[in-house]
Amino acid sequence: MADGAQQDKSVQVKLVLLGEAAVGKSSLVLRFVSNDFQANKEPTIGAAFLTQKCRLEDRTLRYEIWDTAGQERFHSLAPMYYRNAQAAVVVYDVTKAASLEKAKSWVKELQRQANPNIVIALAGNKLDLVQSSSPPTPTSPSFEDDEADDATATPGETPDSPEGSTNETLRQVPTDEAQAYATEASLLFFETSAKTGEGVVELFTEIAKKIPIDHILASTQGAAGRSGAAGADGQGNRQQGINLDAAASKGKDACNC
Ligand SMILES: Nc1nc2c(ncn2[C@@H]2O[C@H](COP(=O)(O)OP(=O)(O)OP(=O)(O)O)[C@@H](O)[C@H]2O)c(=O)[nH]1
Ligand SMILES: [Mg+2]
Repeated sequence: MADGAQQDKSVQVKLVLLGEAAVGKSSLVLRFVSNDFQANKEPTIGAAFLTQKCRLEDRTLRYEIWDTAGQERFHSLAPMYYRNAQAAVVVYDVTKAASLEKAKSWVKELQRQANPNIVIALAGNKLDLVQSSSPPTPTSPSFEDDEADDATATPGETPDSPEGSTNETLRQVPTDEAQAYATEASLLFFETSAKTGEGVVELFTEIAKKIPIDHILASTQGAAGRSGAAGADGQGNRQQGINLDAAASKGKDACNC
């Protein structure tokens, strides 16, 4: 039953991005969804919703991506976005040690309060800033353009990302340190650059491979009308506050809040 469904339609996977302000969450999503980069991307207000398909060998996933705002004033909204998520990308900036500490606190919060089966990846972004040469922007053969609606608004200040600052001395988070933490906390780990595209496709592909697709299909088919794979936690995690799933089901390609 599940096999047939896998061939016929893509599986929807709710993924949330979390992390300190200006670490590059929206830029990673923009790179993943549109293979694009904006040097002066404005801060996210509230959250943005985008979608992207991801083809694996034997199945297609459709990521429903909630890109949250990192500014502290939006912290309390986060549970609405990670509740029922099957995947999370927790982002830090390799040139800011404090952003890894913030990432760790997001991981703790996810491990305490999110779906117990959630796949969590740690992404150390802005890798280009600590490299002496930037690799070329990769294409994304496994991913299709999909409709996306970015709800970011209100231009804000432009965080630093100086051109030409390719200097290893800018690095504040050694790869080994982040990798060790990720291993200990059972997270996927990638260093990425939304600017060059390095590691971005790999990040989302590895997450896709770890998503328990059969489990999601079983829970969605077995509980029609209930939200996504949320049943995986067996605790009936339901939406509170803004009904994101209702909004998404109305127009999944154009949903925003
Ligand atoms: N050099 C470099 N700059 C980056 C990279 N990713 C993002 N930036 C820049 O960093 C700034 C912040 O990026 P955003 O994507 O808006 O960061 P964010 O995490 O979404 O920020 P909030 O929405 O406020 O939480 C922007 O000026 C980006 O252009 C990267 O990989 N390399
Ligand atoms: Mg953002």
